[in-house]
Amino acid sequence: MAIQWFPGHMNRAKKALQELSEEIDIVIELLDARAPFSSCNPLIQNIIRFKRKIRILNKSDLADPEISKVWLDYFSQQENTTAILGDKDNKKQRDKIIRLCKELAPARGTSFEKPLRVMITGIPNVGKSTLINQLVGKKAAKTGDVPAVTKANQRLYVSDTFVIFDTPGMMWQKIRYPQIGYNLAICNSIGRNALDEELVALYLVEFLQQSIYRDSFAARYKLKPEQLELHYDKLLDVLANKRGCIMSGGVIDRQKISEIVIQDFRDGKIGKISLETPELWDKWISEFVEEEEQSTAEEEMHTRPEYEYNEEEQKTTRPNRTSAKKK
Ligand SMILES: Nc1nc2c(ncn2[C@@H]2O[C@H](COP(=O)(O)OP(=O)(O)OP(=O)(O)O)[C@@H](O)[C@H]2O)c(=O)[nH]1
Ligand SMILES: [Mg+2]
Repeated sequence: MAIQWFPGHMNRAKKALQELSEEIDIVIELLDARAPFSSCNPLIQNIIRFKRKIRILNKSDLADPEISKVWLDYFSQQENTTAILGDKDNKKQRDKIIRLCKELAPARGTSFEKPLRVMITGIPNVGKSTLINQLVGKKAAKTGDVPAVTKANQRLYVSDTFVIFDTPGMMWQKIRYPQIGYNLAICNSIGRNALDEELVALYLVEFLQQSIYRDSFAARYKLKPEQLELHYDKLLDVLANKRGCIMSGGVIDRQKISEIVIQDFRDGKIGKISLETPELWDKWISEFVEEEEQSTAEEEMHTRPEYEYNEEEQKTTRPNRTSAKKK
């Protein structure tokens, strides 16, 4: 299943983001610490390519701290980028980010005429408005735990000479790797109308079974070792029984158990979990490229005219374009 979600307002938001970026000194891009690669929107990267950036791996309170360190290292090596962790409950975060912005644009924010202009951007529901409220010191931007709460750019003030812009969460039209769609769905950055919770839960269950988090997964649902070895499809039924997700007539309510497992993950009840590492991505990308090459080769076999399979016939009936051109 390929997950795609690009509601109409995001097209307008993209244009507005493009215009706004031209008058911006610093971009703060929020990534989800549980899935930093998946939450790195290529459309945003195109817009902010030449800007000074602070990349915040947000919701780090929910991610695996060891893997977050690896990602910090990964992003710190990118051009024009300072990478830090973000956590809405970290009391020191506000001062740290304001200090960083001032350091990165020392010539700005010195007077009314030269305000420091910072734009906050990122995928839906990653915590942009929450961070803005923290930076301006009051609840000025609307927040909520569903994607696409903010629908238009909003200008707010940290001080008279420090302007900050909240922007709508942005997705992109075509998600190339299926893992990105699933990871963003698990982290609640995709609208409910664009996904099938059961498929997302199956992906998550399989991931947890095979990951370094299998013990905390087993502990959360009191799974016996042999249950942990079941095929993920069967395991979802086991989880449903354990959580009493049974409809009348004894039918298993797979929708309900899917929603429970996904919500447990989002609430951090299965543990501090990172869904991806740079190493995993290397593996996924090479598998994807291999599959793509194979299916292109198969497609070509189907569409190639028959005479091309016949080497002998090919020699006699195929026009020699090079020599024809020379004449
Ligand atoms: N655990 C955790 N939750 C966070 C953090 N930051 C934000 N949230 C929660 O994430 C949800 C989304 O926050 P918002 O600030 O509305 O996200 P947004 O990026 O502005 O979302 P859109 O406007 O829809 O694009 C809210 O329920 C926040 O409380 C964080 O650091 N840790
Ligand atoms: Mg918002």
